[in-house]
Amino acid sequence: MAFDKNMVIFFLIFMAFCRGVSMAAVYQVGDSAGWTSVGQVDYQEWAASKNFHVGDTLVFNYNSQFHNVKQVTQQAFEACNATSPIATYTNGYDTVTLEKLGHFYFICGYPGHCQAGQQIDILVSSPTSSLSPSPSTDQTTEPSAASSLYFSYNVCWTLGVLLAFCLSGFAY
Ligand SMILES: *[C@@H]1O[C@H](CO)[C@@H](O)[C@H](O)[C@H]1NC(C)=O
Ligand SMILES: [Cu+2]
Repeated sequence: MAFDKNMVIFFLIFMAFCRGVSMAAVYQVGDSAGWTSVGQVDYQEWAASKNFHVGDTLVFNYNSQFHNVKQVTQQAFEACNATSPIATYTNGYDTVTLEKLGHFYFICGYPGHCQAGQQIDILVSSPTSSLSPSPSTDQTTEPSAASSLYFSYNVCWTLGVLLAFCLSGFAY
């Protein structure tokens, strides 16, 4: 098939569109359990089951009498040291937008909570890398914001490819 200029333009527009669709993800940390030190939530496991991208939002839902959220450096994260955080959130329903690639470290600043497991390492990766892991690993998780967005991203692309082939069919 000849390389059609219109098709290239079409794909670029669709790429931007699909990217926009995939960027709206909002994740409540710990899902229904929220941000807690007593619910036996494995936050590393929770984080590992998601694909975080730039523009996604985290929601920390917790009782502000007993918990808070401190964004910290990697060193402070590993030491559970909340004395000089990058940012502090105390509302009980805090939204944090992941504005760049890389790690975001959060711990609870209340004594003993981080040590008890109330800590999370969020790795924000680039959108293209989300397409490389096999879909089967994603679909083993319960339907959540992550898998539904992954789904819509794929549907978006499938539609784009189908439309492109239809259009090229008309052109020749
Ligand atoms: C925690 O971090 C602060 C500032 O980075 C440092 O001064 C302090 O010694 C640390 N505390 C512990 C227990 O490591
Ligand atoms: Cu806490």
